Amino acid sequence: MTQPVLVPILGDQLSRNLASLRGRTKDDTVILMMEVWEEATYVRHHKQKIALIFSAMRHFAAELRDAGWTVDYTRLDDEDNSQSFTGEVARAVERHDPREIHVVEAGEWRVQQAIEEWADKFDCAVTVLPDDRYLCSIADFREWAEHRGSLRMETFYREMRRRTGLLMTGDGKPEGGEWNYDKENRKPPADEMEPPPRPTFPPDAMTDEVIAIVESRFGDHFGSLEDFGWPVTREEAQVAADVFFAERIERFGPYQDAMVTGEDQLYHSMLSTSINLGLLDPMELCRRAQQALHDGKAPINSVEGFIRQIIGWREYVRGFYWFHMPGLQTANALEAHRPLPEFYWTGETEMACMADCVRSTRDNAHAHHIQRLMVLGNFALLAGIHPQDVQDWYLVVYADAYEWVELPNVSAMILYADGGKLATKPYAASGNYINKMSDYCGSCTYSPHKKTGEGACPFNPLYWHFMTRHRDRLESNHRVGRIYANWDRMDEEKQQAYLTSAEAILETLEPASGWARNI
Ligand code: FAD
Ligand code: DLZ
Ligand code: SF4
Repeated sequence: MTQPVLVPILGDQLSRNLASLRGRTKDDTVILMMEVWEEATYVRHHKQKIALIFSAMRHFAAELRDAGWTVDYTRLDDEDNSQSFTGEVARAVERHDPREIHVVEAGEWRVQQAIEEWADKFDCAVTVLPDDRYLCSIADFREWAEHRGSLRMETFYREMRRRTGLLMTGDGKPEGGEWNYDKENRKPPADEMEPPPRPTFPPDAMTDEVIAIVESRFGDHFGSLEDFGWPVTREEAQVAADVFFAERIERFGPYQDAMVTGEDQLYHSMLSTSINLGLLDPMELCRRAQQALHDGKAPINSVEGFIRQIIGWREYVRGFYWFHMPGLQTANALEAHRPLPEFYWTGETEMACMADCVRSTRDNAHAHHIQRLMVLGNFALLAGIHPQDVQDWYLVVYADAYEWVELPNVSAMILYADGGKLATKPYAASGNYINKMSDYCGSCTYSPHKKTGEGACPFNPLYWHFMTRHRDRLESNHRVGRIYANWDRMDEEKQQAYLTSAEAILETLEPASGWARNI
């Protein structure tokens, strides 16, 4: 091939309709895929996350080759691997002497910075294409956001409903009469719940090979590879989606916020890894959800809830990320400085809720939304853990974690580190909330009903410690302010008991050492 177009495809761009592939001809294109140490270790990712990405990349490369494309693939252990994206593109430029490079913009700011230097570094034209697998472009979000005082997901979401036509009647009204059925997404766990098992996909020879590499090269990273069962191809991801639409979507809505010990998926879709890798198309999934409503197979609160997560939250956090980067990475509005406690890695804590969420995270590289938000995230918020430590943890431990989606959820949603640009108030909650929405407290050493002193649920005193610590900032917030009237009604002794209990808990927190980044 003389002077082809070089098309680098990154690990989360595994879509056949990728903008850089559309319209290209096979005899004029060299696709470049790169397993590189720099990506695999910029944080010490969960072992399942690395295995998933490498396996999905290798399967995707094989599929492309079968379809007649030329794929130049660098494996991690290749002798001359320079171990960085830019280094590998440089070597590919030498090998293929391309007339142009066509690349889709990166998901992460860090990688995009590197891509933007390619035009100066290489002796050929570099075209960076927008990633149109998202439904709202970075430019469109910016335009929407720039003209607003406050950015609210709900406003953005309604705009996206109108724009996509999902769940809209012919005369521009929301189907069912309401835009948002969030209030019907909050059923506590019920005795008769019997969630079907999650479909898993046993590793084939290609995945086994990758698992062996991960065990030997990243053996000391967090997490277990024992139960690896993620879909690694589009075909498998489609099966996972079929099972969700056949078996779980009906109850997805009502039990979206429920938590049950040992039940790691409940009625959640478990599709985030496949969507984020590019194996599944978000709009296609939303259309299927809409069809389930129209076929009478799922109620509106389930279907609207699912569609809201995808065209609402998912698109919103992505736009929010690019709008606020790079500042979002270092934001720390609540001036939280405590190091992450060791039990986020070991799961060794008497708090039954935290232990179960860390266990699921370690075993599955997954925890569902409310576990990430109201247990793991809530504790980090109340205890005042440094945002950088919390960001690193979330980026490491989840198989679906990429900075564009992890960072807004962590920094802005759970930690309020952005000072309220994303959330109207901090998602702070006492043990009461966890007790209501889960069965955790029944098997816990602590009691959610005990407020202070020995045996009290740590979330109770920590809640008031947090609220009083940030009174100056939060009291004027109309969604939080009235809570201070409850505090002011308590006698001084009770107030002191809360604060002393909280201080005692904070003092026992053992700081984690060196799990997230190579030092
Ligand atoms: P479901 O509950 O079935 O939801 C359907 C889909 O909606 C998900 O697959 C996902 O694509 C999307 N979605 C739902 N909530 C969100 C959200 N808040 N932001 C973006 N997309 C959403 N999701 C990630 O994909 N990667 C992350 O790194 C990530 N980090 C998170 C960190 C915190 C602190 C919190 C609170 C949430 C985070 N989420 C993240 C969002 C959410 O928890 C996961 O998408 C979800 O748990 C994945 O499981 P599921 O596919 O079964 O989701
Ligand atoms: C997460 C990840 C890892 C662990 N390794 C690679 C890799 O070796 N090669 C690759 O192309 N992508 C990898 N990724 C995913 C990238 O970090 C992801 O594509 C970024 O979001 C790019 O912005
Ligand atoms: Fe968690 Fe408190 Fe309930 Fe224990 S009592 S499970 S720490 S909320």
